[in-house]
Amino acid sequence: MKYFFTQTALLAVLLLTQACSSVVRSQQGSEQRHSSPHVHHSEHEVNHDSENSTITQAKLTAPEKILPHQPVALEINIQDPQGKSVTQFEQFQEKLMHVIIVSDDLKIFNHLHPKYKGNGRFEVTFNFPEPNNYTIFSEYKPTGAQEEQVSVMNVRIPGSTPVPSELPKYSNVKILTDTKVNLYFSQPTLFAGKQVNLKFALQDITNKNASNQPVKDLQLYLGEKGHLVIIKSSSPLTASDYIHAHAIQDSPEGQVNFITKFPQPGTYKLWMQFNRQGKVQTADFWVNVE
Ligand SMILES: [Cu+2]
Repeated sequence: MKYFFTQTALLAVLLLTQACSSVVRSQQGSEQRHSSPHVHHSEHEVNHDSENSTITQAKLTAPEKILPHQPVALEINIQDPQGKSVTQFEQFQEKLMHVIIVSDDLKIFNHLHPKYKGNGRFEVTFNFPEPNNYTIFSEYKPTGAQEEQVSVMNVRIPGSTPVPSELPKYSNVKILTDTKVNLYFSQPTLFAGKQVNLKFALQDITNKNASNQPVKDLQLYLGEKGHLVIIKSSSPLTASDYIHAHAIQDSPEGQVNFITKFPQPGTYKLWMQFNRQGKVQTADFWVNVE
């Protein structure tokens, strides 16, 4: 029995070593492989930020072959247009960088906070759950920049497993384990370019005696009552498809309210994250914008 454990431990160490070496290998070769999408992206940023003096790009270093269901180290390097690392960042919403990883059909959503390693390099570990095409949105604020920057990176997890794309299912109610989340809009139809209030009313469904009462144990998540990411369904996904809405400070108990604007007509997916007793939960909704 003791022998078995020693073997297992040794195997684990070997696997770890292999994983590390494959990351290092791909770092050397990554420059070229990822150069074309990033050149494209920086052109996009030039147009987008013409009034803003800060133009940055994100370069992704990832293992050449990524398998689903395995933790993989991703490195995001923030650079200026000349390829020089941007090294100073300001926190916003309590972090130096917020990363949103979605599958391109918007079925899979993750919100992560990479560790800053210095010299423009951020690191995060992620477990891609299935073969699919993924888009990584990284949001960060270089010191001195007027606003947060959004950079887009792509990762493809090859695999033959047929993965049905998610089709929009429109519903204003989401039932989670202990919370029912109801979404209300300030107007019956959403129009592109028009400011809208989004109200998420959270009801407690754990307590059978006081069922559907407003949730009273909301805690702050990233310094706010809730966090909302909105992405427009597009192919390919670009930085302009990503909307980070801002929570309204004084909303009634059990409610998380946001004010935002949908830039274009289309189909959008919303992920509202909130914190109940230290457990972050995500309620997702599809909405249609005229
Ligand atoms: Cu974040």
